[in-house]
Amino acid sequence: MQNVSKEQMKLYLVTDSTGLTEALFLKKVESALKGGVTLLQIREKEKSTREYIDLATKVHDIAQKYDVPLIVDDRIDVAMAVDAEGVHLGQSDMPVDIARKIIGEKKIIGATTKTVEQARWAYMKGADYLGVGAIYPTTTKVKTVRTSVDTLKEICSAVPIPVNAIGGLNKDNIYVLKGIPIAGICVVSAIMKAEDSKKAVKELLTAFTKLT
Ligand code: TZP
Ligand code: MG
Repeated sequence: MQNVSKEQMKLYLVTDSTGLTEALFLKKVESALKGGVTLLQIREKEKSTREYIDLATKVHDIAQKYDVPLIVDDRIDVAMAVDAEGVHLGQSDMPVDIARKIIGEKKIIGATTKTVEQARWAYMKGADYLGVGAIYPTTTKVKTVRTSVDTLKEICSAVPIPVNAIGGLNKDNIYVLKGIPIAGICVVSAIMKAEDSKKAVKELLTAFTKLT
């Protein structure tokens, strides 16, 4: 079972609507999709369930135009409500195996892991991909600790599923990931805070190509 390909993991945009009007937020997301983002996650920490579903529906409609899967952060109920392509689970969220039973075999389940043990566990329980970080300090609101590039490398060797790096990554600093067999990178600010999201995506894709 492979619900997400390595190619689809290449440039994973995790959204953040903080400080943006809905119209500007949706415009930025669409412009990033136009630029070539390969996977999209809606991540909202402050919204009510109703607001989360409403925004996720709009983002899903846009993502479908570009044939890019939509993953919902944390909330399996919201993912199911909008028939998103998957859900992303942190270490305090629903365990991967329980989520798998609820959401079914065909949906994408991603898991945040910071150690080789957590990575092996998530893979064994049925995760389709892993997010590992924070590689650099981040300005995005998140409870996280840093993960070393060495740990990222060990995780890549420990599991057969795609592994993405996350945390403070931008076009000028991802060179530290050179030679590590990650499937891709996840970014929030490098795209959401860019004046021109489409251009930012293109630059990230170019920088990523130089890593292999
Ligand atoms: N998990 C670890 S770091 C992070 C998440 C959700 C935020 C990454 O955001 P940015 O802006 O790309 O540093
Ligand atoms: Mg989460």
